[in-house]
Amino acid sequence: MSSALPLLVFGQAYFLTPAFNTQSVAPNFTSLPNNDLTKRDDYTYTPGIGAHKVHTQLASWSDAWVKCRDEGAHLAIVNSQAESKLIVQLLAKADPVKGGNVADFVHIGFHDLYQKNQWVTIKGQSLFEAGFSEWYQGEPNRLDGNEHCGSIHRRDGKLNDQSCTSKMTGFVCELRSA
Ligand SMILES: [Ca+2]
Ligand SMILES: [Ca+2]
Repeated sequence: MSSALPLLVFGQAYFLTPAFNTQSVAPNFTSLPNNDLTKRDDYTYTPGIGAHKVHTQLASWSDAWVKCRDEGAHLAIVNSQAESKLIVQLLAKADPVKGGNVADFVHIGFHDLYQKNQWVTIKGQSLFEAGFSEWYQGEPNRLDGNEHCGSIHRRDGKLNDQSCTSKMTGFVCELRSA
C-alpha cells in the first residue's frame, strides 16, 4: 500500500502499485456493474418479496445449494405467505422439468443439519423467525430417519423435509440483495 505511487498524467490520477505497474491505466470505475441496481434477466423480481429463479433440473439439495451459490444467489428462503404463493406461481410457470419425473416438492433453503428437529434457514434463522413455518400435511415426517433438508410443495407452497442427497426435480434460488 505504501508503495502506491500516485502519478498525474494529463490531469488524471493514476495509482501505480507493484501489482498494476505494468498496466497503463487506472480502472474505469464508471464501467463496473452495480449489483444492487442492475437487474438480472434470469431472475424474476417481485416488489416487496424478492428476486427468484426456478431451476428445473434433477438435483440433490446439496447440489442445489451449490448451484444457487455459484450463480451469486442462495437457495430460496420463504419469509412470508406471499413469498410461498409467489414461489408456487413461479413453479407453475417454469419450463417443463428436465431429467426426471416431476416431484411434488422442490428444494429450498432450510434444514435441520445442525440439530435434529431444529429447522433453520440456510442463514441460521428458525422458520418462525424467517416468517413462514407452515408444514405440508403429515410433515416433517423424517422418512427413513433421514430427512434433514427442506423443500416446498410445488402447488400448495407448504414445507417438507427430505433427504439432502436424493435427487429431485427442481429447486428455487433467491438473490441475496432481495
Ligand atoms: Ca425470501
Ligand atoms: Ca418428508
